[in-house]
Amino acid sequence: MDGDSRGEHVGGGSQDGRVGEGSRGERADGERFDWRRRPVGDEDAGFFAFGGKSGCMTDPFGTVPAAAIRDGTATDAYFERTLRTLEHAGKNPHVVAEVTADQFPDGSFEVFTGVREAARLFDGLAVDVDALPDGQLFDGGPVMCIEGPYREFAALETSLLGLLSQPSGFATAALECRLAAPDADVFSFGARHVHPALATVVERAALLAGFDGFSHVAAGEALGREASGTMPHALLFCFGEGEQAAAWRAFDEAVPADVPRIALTDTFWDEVAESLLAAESLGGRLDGVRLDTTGSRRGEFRHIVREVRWELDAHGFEDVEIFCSGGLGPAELRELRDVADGFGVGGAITDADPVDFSLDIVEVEDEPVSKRGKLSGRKAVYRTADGGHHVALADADEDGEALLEPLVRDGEIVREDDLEAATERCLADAEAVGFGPSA
Ligand code: PCP
Repeated sequence: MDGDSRGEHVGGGSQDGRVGEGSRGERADGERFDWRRRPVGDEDAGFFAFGGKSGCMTDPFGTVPAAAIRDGTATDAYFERTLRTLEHAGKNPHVVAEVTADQFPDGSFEVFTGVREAARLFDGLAVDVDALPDGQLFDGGPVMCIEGPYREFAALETSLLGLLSQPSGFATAALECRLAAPDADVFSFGARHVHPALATVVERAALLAGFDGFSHVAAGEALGREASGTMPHALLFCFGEGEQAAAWRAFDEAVPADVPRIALTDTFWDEVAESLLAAESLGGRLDGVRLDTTGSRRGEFRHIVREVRWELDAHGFEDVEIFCSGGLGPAELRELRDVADGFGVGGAITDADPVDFSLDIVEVEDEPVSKRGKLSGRKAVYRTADGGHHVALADADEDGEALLEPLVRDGEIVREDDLEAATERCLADAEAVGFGPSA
């Protein structure tokens, strides 16, 4: 451990970056113990320090800084105490640990992602890590396998599981939406439902699952993609009732030519009336209308959408597309997919349960071990020819495509991040295993 930096740059949150009384590094018994995996690097401190000298672990929006995730202080207290105990006892066994949701397949597939962030946890540590490829579907068995001295990675378990569980839940829910309306344009509108620090995680999960776009601007910058979106109801209110056409025309004049002209047409009047007004106001410049009809006013949303389609067609606006948003999930997308051209989906992604991953040691010094109810021994998982998911001991000779691949070798990340390839893999694997919307 890095004795020189003990008590500095972590915990506390005081303005000078030192750890306050009672924080980690300042023990009642006067002993100092540091379980961090690595000292805070300048690059982390520069990004995430706030309100004090570099390394100060406070954040204006209540998030744990990246430096704490990297150095292992973003952990549960019992890992700190375990590491303290192991160090006291002079133990640091060589172990194999696996990340698993369900031990055996049960016919319920989920999407694996978060792997690129998880890999960064192990950067520079004396461990080897295998994992499923980004976007692979799984149904039981390990999605990741870590081998090395236990103390090398013990403190990372909390962050590791979080980095995998929530994105995998988002991606699984997004895939259900994607496949519920395979021919429609589907956009992620869910960033507003999560802490803004997670916006990129939401939007990336949606893209991974085959979404056509997303709404969050900063996430777009992080992902190297441009955010989509046109106007909220607020724009219409700023112009006022009866001035909708002025609002849509001003939008058309103001925004760049490559932004689709999609008018929000549910604010003041009937959706048919506002949609026809938008079409007449912008003429051939209008690409589409968006109906975000409030649930309490919706009645039969499918009927409203069909009526708008009918009247647009009847008045010569056959090329104007119809987008729908507001509380839509897989069931609604299936209900509307033949009458609407596109959808904005938020809560159906962000409300997803995290995948219930846990990390379990399955070998100690080459001997198989497990807690009751779990399966001992290093395992392999396979995609079988019939689209099944097969779990077996790693040294067994099994048929099928072995899915766990090297991710980290002796602390070096050996896999490239490739979102487009992950999306292709996700959609192809969804077809191979017969993944279908559950709602
Ligand atoms: C849309 C809709 C939902 C937002 C998107 C997220 O916003 O009203 O609240 O979708 P979700 O319901 O699937 O989570 P806008 O129509 O832009 O909302 P606003 O009324 O703020 O203009």
